[in-house]
Amino acid sequence: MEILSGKTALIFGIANKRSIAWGIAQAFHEHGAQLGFSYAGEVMEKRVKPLAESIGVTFVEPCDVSSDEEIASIATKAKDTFGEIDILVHAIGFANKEELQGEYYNTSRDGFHLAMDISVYSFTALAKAFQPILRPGGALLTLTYYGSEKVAPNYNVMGVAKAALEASVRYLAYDFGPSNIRVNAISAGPIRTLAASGVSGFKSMHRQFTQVTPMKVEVTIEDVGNTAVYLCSNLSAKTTGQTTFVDSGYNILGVLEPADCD
Ligand code: NAD
Ligand code: 0WE
Repeated sequence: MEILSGKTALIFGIANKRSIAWGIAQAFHEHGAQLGFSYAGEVMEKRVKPLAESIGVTFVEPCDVSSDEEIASIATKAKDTFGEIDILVHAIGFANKEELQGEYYNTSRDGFHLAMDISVYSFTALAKAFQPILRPGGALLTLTYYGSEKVAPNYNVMGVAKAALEASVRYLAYDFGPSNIRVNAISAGPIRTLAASGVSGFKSMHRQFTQVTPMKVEVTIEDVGNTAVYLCSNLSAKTTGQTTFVDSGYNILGVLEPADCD
């Protein structure tokens, strides 16, 4: 069933075919949504354009979310192209690599600001920029990680940023509630994307996750895409301000099985 037919969605954060944003784009496409993509910089343009073409998406525009001008510009282009939109997906996060290792207390002031600007403020800035063209019944969605709630070694400033992002989801849900626009987050388990491959020790973390998680299976971008369809469709009409876990149940664990128990 095409549960997103008649809806227009803008997706921010596709880097390549492994991106969570691409899993969401494919699921939205399968469910009948009309789509538009943004990309950050010329390197990404070369990767995003062919992916867009493969599913017939023609709205592909630049947007580095650290720039107020680029955010304003893509909002204007979206208005000119679509008039109004129903869905905005934010699948963007960034911190300097050196902040994602060692002690959290070594986070620099500039590194803290950068992570908060790109990973947190950008969602609020996009919500403000698109507010005039968001149709009632619509939805905003962002991506988070369990390192916001509990310590994930080396996630560091990104964990602090994700905590702030999840709080932003609640405040935005409150602001947009009267307009019948919902705001939610998906907390995904570890997935081998471009952002994750830049992290030392990610591979063994990913392996350990699959071994201990209740379902004993890894999380895919298709899994996240399907939950995104639900959270952005009328099926979740009264759900807002929430963080939904797509993590094979990892977050319910209090004590992990000993490593040698199998
Ligand atoms: P990815 O590298 O495919 O996507 C990250 C995206 O952020 C890229 O498209 C990149 O271009 C974009 N980006 C970075 N700086 C930007 C800027 N200044 N302006 C605009 N775009 C910018 O990796 P991903 O894992 O798909 O990440 C998507 C989201 O999912 C992130 O918020 C990430 O924190 C979150 N997440 C990832 C995992 C995981 O294990 N991969 C788990 C939970 C949550
Ligand atoms: O949110 C993320 C990715 C965050 C991320 C990753 C990078 C790597 C390359 C943000 N910025 C950068 N900057 C770079 O230069 N995840 C949930 C995936 C992830 O990242 C980790 C993880 C997990 C899981 C970092 C440390 C520990 C665990």
